[in-house]
This record gives sequence, C-alpha cells and structure tokens, in this order.
Amino acid sequence: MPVINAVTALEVNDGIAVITVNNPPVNALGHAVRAGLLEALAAAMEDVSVQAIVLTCAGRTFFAGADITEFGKPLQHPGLTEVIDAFEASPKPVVAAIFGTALGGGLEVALGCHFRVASADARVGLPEVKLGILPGAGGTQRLPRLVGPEKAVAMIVGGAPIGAKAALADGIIDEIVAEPIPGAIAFAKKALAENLPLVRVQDREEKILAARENPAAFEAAAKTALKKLAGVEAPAACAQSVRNAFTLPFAAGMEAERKLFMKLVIGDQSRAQRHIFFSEREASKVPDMPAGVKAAPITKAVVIGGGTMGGGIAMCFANAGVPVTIVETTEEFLATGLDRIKHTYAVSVERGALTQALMDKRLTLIAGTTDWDVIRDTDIVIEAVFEEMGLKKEIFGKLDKLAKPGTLLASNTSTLDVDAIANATSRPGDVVGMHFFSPANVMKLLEIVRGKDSSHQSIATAIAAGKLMGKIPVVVGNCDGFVGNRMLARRTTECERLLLEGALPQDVDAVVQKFGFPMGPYAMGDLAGLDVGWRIRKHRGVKAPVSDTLCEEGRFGQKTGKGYYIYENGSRVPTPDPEVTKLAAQKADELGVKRRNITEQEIFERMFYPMINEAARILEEGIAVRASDVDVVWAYGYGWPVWQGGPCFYGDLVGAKKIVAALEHYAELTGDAGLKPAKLLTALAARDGKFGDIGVAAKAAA
Ligand code: T1G
Ligand code: NAD
Repeated sequence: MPVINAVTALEVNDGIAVITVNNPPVNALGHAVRAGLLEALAAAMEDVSVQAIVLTCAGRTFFAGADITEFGKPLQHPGLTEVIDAFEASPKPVVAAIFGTALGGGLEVALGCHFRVASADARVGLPEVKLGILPGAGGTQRLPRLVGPEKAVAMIVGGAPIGAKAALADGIIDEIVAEPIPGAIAFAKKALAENLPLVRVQDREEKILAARENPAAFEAAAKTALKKLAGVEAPAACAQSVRNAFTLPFAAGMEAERKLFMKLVIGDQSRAQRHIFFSEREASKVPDMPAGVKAAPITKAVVIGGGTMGGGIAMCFANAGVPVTIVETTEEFLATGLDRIKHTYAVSVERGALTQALMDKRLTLIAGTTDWDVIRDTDIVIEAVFEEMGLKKEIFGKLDKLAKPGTLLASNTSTLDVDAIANATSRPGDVVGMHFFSPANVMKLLEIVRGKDSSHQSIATAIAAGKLMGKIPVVVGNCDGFVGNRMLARRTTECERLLLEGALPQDVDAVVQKFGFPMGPYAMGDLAGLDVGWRIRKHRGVKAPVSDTLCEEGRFGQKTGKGYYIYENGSRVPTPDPEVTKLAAQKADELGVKRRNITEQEIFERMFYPMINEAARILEEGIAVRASDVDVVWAYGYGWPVWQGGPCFYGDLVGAKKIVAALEHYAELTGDAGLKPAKLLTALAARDGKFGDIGVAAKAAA
C-alpha cells in the first residue's frame, strides 16, 4: 500500500481511494497523523481516477481521539480542525469506515466526512469532558446538527460513548456493515451510483431550528445533564458550546468552541483529569515485573463468604462471564447471600441498567455450596469472611490443603497483615490481597496487596483478574490499612478531634463536599456503618470518645437510623442531631479539651493535609511505587473528585511548603506526632519539589 508517511497510507482501487492510518495503540490523531491525512487527501484529490474516498484505520480501533500527550504543548500544524474542514470540503464523497471506538477527535473527523458506516460492535462518543475539556474540533457544533441539541448536550456533558445501533438510530452513522472497509467501499460506490448529495454536516440546520425557535427543551436537557456537577468547569462549557450551535452561526460557534477549549486545556481541572487518565493506566504496571511473566488463565472462581463483599465479588466474576461458586457456612447464610445478589440485579433491571436476559445469564454463572470440595478445581479463590485473623488463617490453611498447585489464593481483608495470612499456607507465593471496595460490584478500585513472598505470576494473575472484572488494579505493599484505609485513618482521627474541639459534623461534611467529594466523612461513616470502625478500634485498643459512645448507644448510622446524624423513617437524608453536639461537649469537658470556633480553612486543612502527609510516608516506605498510584486509589476507591487530581496531585497544587507549615502547627496544637510532616514532604518543601517529580521509586528518597 503506497505510503504517505510513517502512519498514513493511501491505496486506490477501482476509483476508490482508501486512506488508512496506522498509529498504534489507538490511532490517536497526533501531528504525524494529521499531516498524513491532509497529504493523503491532496493526493486523492489530484488522482483523477479517484471518484470517492474511504477513511479508516488499521489495528484495533478507529481514531480514539486527539493525542492527549500533545496537550499543553505548542500546537503543530496542521491542526485537527483544518484537517476536518479539508475532508468536509472534498468534492468527492468521503466515507468514514468506523470500528472499535470513534472517540473525541475521532468522531469529529468522522462528522467531517460526508457519510459514516460502522461495524455492529463499534462505539462512538465525545468523552472530552472526562479529560476536563470539551470537544475542540467541531464536535459541539456538528453533533447537534445531526442529533439535535438535546441529545447532543446529553452525550457531550455525559461523555459516555454509544453503540452502533443507537448511533444509526440517531443519524450519526448511515449504515451498520459487516466489514468496515468493504462496507464503506460499497457505500461509496452507492453514493456515486445514486449521486447522493454531499451535504456538509455544518450545513445541516433542520435539527437545530426548533431549538433556535424555542430553547426550552434544550435548557431542560442541559439542566438534567449538569446535575451534581456544580463547580466542575468542563460540563458547563460543553453545555454552553452546544447552546452556541443553535444560537450562533457555525463559524462563530466554532470560534467560541476553540476559545473554551484553549481556556480549559491549560486549567488545573483538566490537568488533574488527564493526570488520572494516564495514572490509572500506569497503576497496573509493576516496575520489577520480569518480561515474559504471564498471568494464569481465570476460567472459574470460588468466593469464600457470601456476605456484603463476597456477594459483590461473585457478581464481578459473573458479569465478566466467569463461572463462580460461593462457599458459605450454612445453607441459610448461602440463601441470604444468593438472594441479596438476585435483588441487586433485579434493581438494575428495574432501573433499565440491565436486561432481564443478561440478569438471567449472569445468575446461571453463580452457584453456592457449603461443600469445600469445590476448591479442588478452580483457578482463583477470593476469601471474604469476617475480619478476624484467626478465622482467615484457618481458612487459608484449608485452602492450602485443597487447592490445586497454581491456584491464586486471595484475601479481601481491609486491614489485616497479608503476610501473616499467607504464612498459614505452605505456598505464600500464591497468596495476595485483593481488596475490593463496597459495593464490590460497583466500585472500580482494586488494591492488590503484594505480600513479601507473593510471586510475580500471582501479581500478574491478580491484575489480569481485576481487569477482567472491569476494575482498576493498583498494586500496593502490605501494611496496616494498605494505601487507602491507612490514609483514611488519618482523616478519621481528625474527625474525632474536630468534634471534641467544637466543629459540627454538618460543617465538616460541607467543607469536604465543597471540594467535590460526593459525601463528607461523617455521612460516609454513617453509610458504611460506625460499628465497622468501632470493631477495628477495639481490636487495636484505640479510643474515640465521641464515636465509641455513639456505638455503645447502638447508633451505627443509617442501618440503625442514627449515627452522627439522624435518618428519619429509613430515609438516607442526614439530619443534624443536637444530641451529638451535646455528647461531644460533654466528652471534651471530661477530657479537658477546650472548645472553640473552627474556621472552614482549618477544617479543610485538617481533613486533607494529614492524608497527604501519610501519602508521603507510604511513598517513603515503598508501599506505593508511584505518587500517581495513591491518586488512583483515592479517585476510584474513596470518591476523591477526579478534577482535583488525587491527594498527591492536589498536594503539588497547594505546595509542600504550605502543607508542612500547617502540619507543624496542627502537630503542636493537638500534640499528635502523627501530624508531624513526613521526611519526604519536608524534603519536597525544602527543594520546592513535587510528588509528580518522584516517578517510580521503590522507596522514595527523602
Ligand atoms: N491519546 C494518547 N494516548 C492514548 C489515547 C489518546 N487519545 N487514548 C489511549 N491512549 C494510550 C493509553 O494511555 C495507553 O497507553 C494505550 O493508549 C492504550 O490505551 C480535539 C481534544 C480508546 C477506549 O478520551 O478511552 O479528542 O498505557 O489502555 O483499554 O475534540 O484508551 O499502553 O502506554 O486505555 O483498549 C478524546 C481516550 C481525546 C479516548 C481504548 N478521546 N482513550 O481503551 O486501551 S481528546 C478519549 C480511551 C480529543 C478533540 C479532543 C481508551 C480506549 P499505555 P488503553 P483500552
Ligand atoms: P459480612 O459480615 O457481610 O460477610 C462475611 C460472610 O462470611 C458471612 O456471610 C459469613 O457467614 C461468612 N463466613 C464466615 N465464616 C465463614 C467460613 N468459615 N466459611 C465460609 N463463609 C464464612 O462481611 P463483609 O463486610 O462482606 O466483609 C468481609 C471481608 O471483606 C472482611 O475481611 C472485611 O474487612 C472486608 N471488606 C469489607 C468491606 C465493607 O465495606 N464491608 C470493604 C472491603 C473489605
């Protein structure tokens, strides 16, 4: 195939020019691709034998968007808009042959073509909002002209891709074809034979006229799409740009889109979201993993314990098409666990998030037993029984006797020593922690806890199992609370102190929510159940006077109708309870703690800086190999807003110097040595350094 440049080729056959881009892994529209496309188009224009053009890619997907690694760097010409305008202006029909994903700039290129065909499993979308930007090459101006402003604002503010069938129904693609390239060639020939008009999408006004007359429907759709996104810049910019599509002429709308794009792409929120995009992909790369280590296949699974977590983990396997068996102590507990799974699926079907057929199929993959013989023939076992070391050791001892060699043995423990659990077997190399987050069938994060004897293959297999279940695996070291819970414990300690010193739960929760968390620490405690933390504190001999008393009074949170808040009549809405303030004042009096007005700024600093400090210790100890891993843990396991980048990314925005100064102040104020700045943080402050500069370091040098 004649080569245009390193990533672009052009082949002419029977009057049809096929332009193919090959830029692995996802055909990102980097500079070379853009230049190659323009050159290929010019060549096809010049070649009089060419009557129509097919645009496509080689490899696993159509263009997956602009090259995100080029953002923030000087633009190299031609820009994407220039390329799209040239294809759109072609007097020869241009047909886009879509397969895999046409995302962002990839869909924008396709919208610049006269026609689009796609394979049945293709997905198309404009996910730029997930990177803190908006479509910057005409997507907000062309898509509304094809699907109408209401649908366009939902697609662009939401960012989720849609399937080929829906895209056909919406008029985004013209035909679903069995084979993308032959299908596109056939379509091009039909266009020539039937002399189909080459209407540029930018000239199609019929779908935006109604909104121009009466924007009420659009404004309602925009309002719905923007719900719960207050304070996030990109979604609002996306909605405004779609509004421009029917209130401004095309060229003015394009200009406004470019301005919004340039403003967002240099902003902290987009930098934070791009940081999370690349960090989640980096997190499962284990620096010392020898080349050639292959994950063992996962074709069947067993979960020990069918409770809150066991049930959710079993659903993850079934959702991934892997047959799974739950082992419980009694038929009764088994029935309870299986019923809970059925109920969870039924709720998804009711909400339209799952078809009845898929629910039924998944349920056929989930079995239950009290007979441990099932362990003899499985590829992976995940234990999710009560958080008691004795019980876990007993279970792993039994697994050691029954499981065939090479079976991955994992514990879902949230706090216990994985090495101690592994040493209850004769094969500690086959043991890892696989720490899921509740609800396990929903939360994306999976902390893979590497024990001191965990083999590279066990780690590789756990990562593969996590990806198979649609999780974001992060490999962490073994310590108390691993990465996430260890940092959370610092915040929980401050929560107890702030109550004693005079802060109200609703004030602290408001500060954390204002930052972007879906829920504040007290409301989250009430949701998870205050008894979980109480059991762990008792186990460790740690006191929390206010929270312990609440638990002694049976106030476990939502599940008992009272915790830090009151939940009237089973509602999930937290209502402040003056009884809690009274209790805190009484405890403060007993402990001689002086109560005072605490500013929002102080609440903010004590909610976030101790966690960032603990992240520095975690990096010092090599429990996390990258600062970005800590950010991924918090973004996907604890609700840290992605547009705030994660604890380490955010720490860099604030600056180590400021954080160290504040921590020294609070360490003195509270007498808590745990608040003293970590060596690494002090070193970063001294050299004006950033977590982001640390990169991969087994033990980050202070
Ligand atoms: N640019 C640069 N690198 C990219 C990339 C991109 N757009 N997409 C993926 N990669 C890298 C990724 O980091 C990884 O690298 C490898 O490719 C495989 O990705 C003007 C401005 C396409 C669904 O937001 O959603 O267009 O780790 O592991 O699971 O309006 O990648 O191997 O070194 O994710 O099969 C809009 C982003 C851009 C889509 C494939 N596009 N990509 O998923 O593979 S903004 C997006 C994805 C834009 C225009 C604007 C997914 C995927 P490494 P992967 P995957
Ligand atoms: P749970 O009490 O809801 O369920 C535990 C289940 O284990 C019960 O159904 C019990 O019958 C079963 N079980 C106990 N002993 C057993 C045995 N010998 N054989 C088979 N089954 C047995 O507890 P959970 O909340 O699902 O927690 C399970 C594990 O997951 C704990 O280690 C916990 O720390 C961890 N975890 C919990 C959460 C959470 O938010 N709940 C989050 C992450 C990790």
